Amino acid sequence: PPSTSTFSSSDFIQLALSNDVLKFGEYVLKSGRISPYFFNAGLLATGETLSLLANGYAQALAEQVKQSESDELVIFGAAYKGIPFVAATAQALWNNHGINARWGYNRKEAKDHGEGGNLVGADVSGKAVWVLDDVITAGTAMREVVEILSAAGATVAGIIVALDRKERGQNEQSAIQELAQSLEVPVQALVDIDDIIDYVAKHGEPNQLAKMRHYREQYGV
Ligand code: OMP
Repeated sequence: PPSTSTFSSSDFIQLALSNDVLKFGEYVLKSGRISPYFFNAGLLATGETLSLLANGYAQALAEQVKQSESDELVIFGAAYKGIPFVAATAQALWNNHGINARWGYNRKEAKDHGEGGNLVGADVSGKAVWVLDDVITAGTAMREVVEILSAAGATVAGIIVALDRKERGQNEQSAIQELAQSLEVPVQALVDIDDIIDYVAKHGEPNQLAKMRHYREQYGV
């Protein structure tokens, strides 16, 4: 099998394209913006794609841990798409970096029997937690995760997303810049729209490249 243990953004983009995770066309986004491309992380549904993604998250986290004083790492994935990603990342952290992270996630419906509650896995109360997410556009989805964690008594240590679309959030800054500033935490992306534009410039059609650049000018930061 091909090695997926080192993450490279161009390998990831290529694999995303061949699995229809990354598509070009016309898509209405959650924010209402009409985009010439869409990244559907739900289609990272093979062993190969999940491994590469998890290795990417793990690599980014391992670098962050090295820079911090703390040897404790708690990672969190939001329901539903974030759940397999956080589980796979915990495994990649252990297998590739020897880092024994605690990992947890939320459920969308609170359980009223058994152990109850809506959080599963690592106890996040009083902890600074790293959040993993798929895509950030205007930042709405991420703000919801931050609220879930804060209701559970946790703070955010940092955020890693697979794709940063580098679009304006609520103001003139990008959603990622706003989050980094308001939470005062590092926010990192495995790939961003500029990586995709570079890829299209090298391998794609001129028409597609023009649409991507136009969109970037319209909404980008
Ligand atoms: P914001 O909440 O605006 O940051 O949008 C992020 C969410 O939009 C993601 O969690 C996805 O549910 C969805 N999304 C994608 O999955 N891929 C994209 O390329 C764009 C979006 C989007 O709707 O902006």
